Amino acid sequence: MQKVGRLHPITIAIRDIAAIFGRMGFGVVLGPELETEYYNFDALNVPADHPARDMWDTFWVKSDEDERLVLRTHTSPMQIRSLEKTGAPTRIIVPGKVFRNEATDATHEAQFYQLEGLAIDVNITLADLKGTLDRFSKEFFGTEAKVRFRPSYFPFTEPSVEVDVWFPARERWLEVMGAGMVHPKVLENAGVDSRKYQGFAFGLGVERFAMIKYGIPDIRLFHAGDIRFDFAFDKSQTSDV
Ligand code: YSA
Repeated sequence: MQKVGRLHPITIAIRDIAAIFGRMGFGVVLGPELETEYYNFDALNVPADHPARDMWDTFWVKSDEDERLVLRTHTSPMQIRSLEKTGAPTRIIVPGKVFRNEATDATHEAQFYQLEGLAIDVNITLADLKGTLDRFSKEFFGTEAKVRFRPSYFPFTEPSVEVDVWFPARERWLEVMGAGMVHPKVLENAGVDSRKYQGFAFGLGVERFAMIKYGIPDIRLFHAGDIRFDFAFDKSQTSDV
């Protein structure tokens, strides 16, 4: 019998997430997977001696250009590229593949998807970030979901937070994204007047969200190419079956 194909759960998750942020006024922007060192690190205020630049964490790509190239380690470079193009105010999300030179296990892959969010305007506060993420998690996971912020550090946000989502089915908090208020240096690097504008940004792990929602136990299943995977996740939770 002919088997009918279906969308990959990562595609479904990205579409669901984009629809929710779309209702909150965020447009979708895509960016290059092969990035320059400038956009991946320097423009984001990541100093030259930061461990993330180490060859053990980043896939560097040989290039004939003067500038060094990397497989982007996060979707954050698109904060700069997009602001350079459109200026402020802006409200975008950026889904896409990212790459890290790290060992894989049940929750870590060397290639995975992130989804960046960026909102820049006058008078945006951390409360707007929390309200936006709270609404998003309730729409994505259900009304019982809630978010909590823990203090953290990213060179491109001040203050910075790790965001946990309360997952009622497992009765525990799960770390799903990094976020914060965009650092004034990042705004200036992108040509935006940081005295007039401010805003928030976040970067979430798409597979982590899909794993929680669809009950997928191991991140490596997403990319293994084993069609039995189709039977291994909870399709009642998807918007597209
Ligand atoms: C922070 C502040 C901002 O203003 C904007 C974005 C960010 C996030 C930052 N760029 C970043 O990449 N943070 S992170 O290294 O903690 O990754 C964000 C999320 O990606 C994690 O919370 C996790 O959900 C996911 N992630 C990270 N490494 C992963 C991974 N998912 C699968 N495999 C890995 N190896």
